Amino acid sequence: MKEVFLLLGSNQGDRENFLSKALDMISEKAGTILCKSAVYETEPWGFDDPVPFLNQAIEINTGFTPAELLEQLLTIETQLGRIRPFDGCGCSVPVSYTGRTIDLDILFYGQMLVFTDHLMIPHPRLHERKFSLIPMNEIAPDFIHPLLKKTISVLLQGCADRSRVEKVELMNDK
Ligand code: PH2
Ligand code: MG
Ligand code: MG
Repeated sequence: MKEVFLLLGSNQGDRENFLSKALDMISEKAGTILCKSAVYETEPWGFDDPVPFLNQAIEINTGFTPAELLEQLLTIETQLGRIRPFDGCGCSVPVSYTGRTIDLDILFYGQMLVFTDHLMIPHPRLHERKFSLIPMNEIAPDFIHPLLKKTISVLLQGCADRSRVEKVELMNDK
């Protein structure tokens, strides 16, 4: 299954290293990475934190179902030291956001819609946030949001979010 898009995020510890390790583990445990956006430094959205995020969107080809893919991503997050202050998972909305070593979110699984207690695809807030739309727009501007029926580039043009999102040059880009 192609057109499976993930968003990686980190705002604790060695953020660059967490993204890089997550990419390696995704290739090992979740699917083949077909495409990667640049890494963006982004202002924390929805909560105050002095440390900005690094965010990156990727497209993978995976044989896993959405639920299985979520399982794999949660395992990777745990292995990379993610501690969840609430007993949630995947997309369930925490009481409030907190910093994290690594967050691996499923943005889209092709045109498939998934609405369960544990997982919602498309990601329910991605169209409100430049930290996900800008990296997505770099790798798939013409991808159509299966619910909103608009392309990523049109969603980005209409997005009211004014928080800071800047492309960063990484030392160890691979
Ligand atoms: N993730 C959140 C909440 N806020 N802000 C930025 N800039 N980047 C994120 O990845 C992010 C966020 C919840 O997962
Ligand atoms: Mg998230
Ligand atoms: Mg998450």
